[in-house]
Amino acid sequence: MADCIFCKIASGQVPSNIVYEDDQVTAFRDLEPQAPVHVLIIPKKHVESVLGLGDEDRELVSHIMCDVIPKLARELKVAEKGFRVVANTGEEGGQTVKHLHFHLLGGRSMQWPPG
Ligand code: DGP
Repeated sequence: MADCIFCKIASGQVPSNIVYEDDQVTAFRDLEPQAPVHVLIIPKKHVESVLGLGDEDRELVSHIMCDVIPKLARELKVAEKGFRVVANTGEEGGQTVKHLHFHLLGGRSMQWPPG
C-alpha cells in the first residue's frame, strides 16, 4: 500500500534495523522500544490487522507464530526467561500503524494488566 510505512519498510524503501526477513515476513527493531528487546514482526503483504486476515493467510500466520517468533525469541536471548507477543488491534487496542504487526517484547519483567 503506497502510503503505509510498514509496507515501505518491508519493501526496503524506508530503512530499518531488520533482524529477520524471508519471502513472506520482515522483522525489525521498534523505533520507540518499550523493552530491551522490542521487535515488530510483519507480513510483507498489506493486511490492516488481525481482522483483515482470511483463510488464505492461515499458513502465513502459522509461519509467524510457529517459526519466526520462536526463532527470534531464541536468537534475541529472551526465550529462556520469557517474553510477550502483542498485536494491538484498532483504536481501543492501541494500534497506531494500520499494517498488521506482532510486537515481541522481552528483556524485562512485564506487568499485567497492561496499560
Ligand atoms: P502499534 O501502536 O501497536 O500500532 O505499534 C506501532 C509501533 O511501530 C510503535 O511501537 C512504534 C513503531 N513504529 C512506528 N513507525 C515506525 C518506523 O518508521 N520504524 C520503526 N522501526 N518502528 C516504527
